[in-house]
This record gives sequence, structure tokens and C-alpha cells, in this order.
Amino acid sequence: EGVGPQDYTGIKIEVTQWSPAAAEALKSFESELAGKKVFMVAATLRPETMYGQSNCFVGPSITYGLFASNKSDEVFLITRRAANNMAFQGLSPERGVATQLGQIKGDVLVGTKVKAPLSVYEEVYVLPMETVLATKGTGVVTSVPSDSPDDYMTCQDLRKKAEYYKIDPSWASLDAVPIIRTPTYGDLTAPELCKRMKIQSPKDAKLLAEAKEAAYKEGFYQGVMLIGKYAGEKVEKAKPLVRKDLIDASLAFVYNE
Ligand code: A2H
Repeated sequence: EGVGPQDYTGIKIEVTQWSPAAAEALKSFESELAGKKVFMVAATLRPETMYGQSNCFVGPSITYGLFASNKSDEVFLITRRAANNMAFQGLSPERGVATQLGQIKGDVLVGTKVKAPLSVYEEVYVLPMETVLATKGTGVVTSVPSDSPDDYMTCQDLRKKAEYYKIDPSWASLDAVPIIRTPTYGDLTAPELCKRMKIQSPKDAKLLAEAKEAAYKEGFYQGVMLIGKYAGEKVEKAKPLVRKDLIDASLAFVYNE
């Protein structure tokens, strides 16, 4: 982790309805954004799990920008850092130049409705995740509680403390979807691992790092897809195929850092 280049899949998660606070905050950028679709772009290493996206995480104190993409009617909502990297990867209008059309803080985005590609859930919500790093990926993390221990624990915490987090409990109510079967952990790897390891909170960083490692290895080498076009195939085989399908459908792109 953190060493050498990382080959992410940038998942394009379209904003379908801004939260009232986000709509208010973006008023001053109305003319720059007129007629454009906004996509929150989540950097993932597990494109084969996108069937189980149940929400989209932002860091509440992270500042995001809205940046022009290489398609004239599409805008990316990501960190400035990611936009600069993307500009050197041919993902901006002019190579090397990140053009910012607006700006918004993560906490303001909470409650925004988005459309996560491939997910069995038609519409999901933007929710806060305090452990999102501004220095990794796009600062946007798509949540797959079935296979990511971090996502699962954060979802559980949001459900338990909806009031503290100032969220509507229904926004965090979508259950983990069985996506991958593994011999050791069954059909819901992350919840099972968190239970076995008695992980109590999304801040149990050490245990979560262990769980993440175990979930990744077991899922990749032993997992079999339970859902989608590659149901019945080994994850090892399905992963690059799902990735390619998403990219071919313009629902995702390659992002390196
Ligand atoms: B992964 P690596 Cl199902 N801050 O996607 C914190 N975490 C971030 C992040 C950021 N700024 N940007 C990306 N990530 C998460 C799916 C997934 C992921 C599953 C299982 C494990 C998993 C759904 N969330 O990651 O440090 C993203 O979550 C564990 C390896 O570059 C991304 O992939 O190795 C992963 O961390 C990138 O982590």
C-alpha cells in the first residue's frame, strides 16, 4: 500500500439530485455547470464488486473540485490532486491542465443522490467516511459493504449513530449484497470477517488493515462470482472482464497514481 504505481478503476457515479446544502453551495457556479452531467469518480481496486455498491463515501472535511473532463458535457467531482493527475493522463480537455468549474466540501455533499453503475441498487446516497484520505485516489470511495471491511464498519457506525452524523437513517439502510462466495467466509466476506475478528468500530485501524488483507486475498484467489454477467466464474478471471465492460460502456476509466 502506498508503494509503487496503483492501477485504479475510476468509477463514474452520476449525481442525480444534489442535497439541499450542495445545491445552495453550487449556485454560484450555475453558469459553469449548466447543461453538464456531474460524476463523482471513485477510485477502486475491486471493479468486480460494483454490483454491491450501497452508497458513496466522501471525507466530510475534504474540499472537492468540479473539473472539466475530456468529454465536453461531463464534469468530474474529485480532489484537486486527482484532477491534476488525471490531466496528465488524457482525462482533461487539455493535457496537463485541470480546469476547475466549482468547489464544494464533503460534508455539504452528504445526502446527495447518485447513480452507481452496475449496482443492484438504482439510487444510492453520499455519506461521510472520516477515514477517507485526501492524499489517495480521488477522495471519493464507493461503498461495497459485502467485500470491504472498512466500508462495512463505516456503514454500521452510520446506522447506529445517524443523529451524531446528521444523516437520515434511510440513507444508510441498504444492506450488503452477496457478490462473491469464498470457501472460508461464505457470501458476505467483510461482515463475516468483522464479526470473527470482533472489530468494533471504523477506527480500529490495525484490525481493519488485517481484515482488508484477508478479504482481498481470499476474494481474489478463492472467490467465485455470484452475480452479473460472470456469475459462476472465478474472481481472478471476472475482475479484468468486468473492468473492461465498465470502460467500454463509458461507466469507468483507467486511473493511475
Ligand atoms: B476499494 P490502496 Cl470491495 N481513502 O474499492 C481511503 N480509502 C480509499 C481511498 C481514499 N482516498 N481511495 C480509495 N480507497 C479504497 C472497493 C473495495 C476496495 C473493496 C474491497 C477492498 C478495497 C469498494 N470500496 O480496498 O490503498 C477503495 O476501496 C482495499 C484494498 O490504493 C480502493 O479499493 O491499496 C482501495 O481503498 C485502494 O486502496
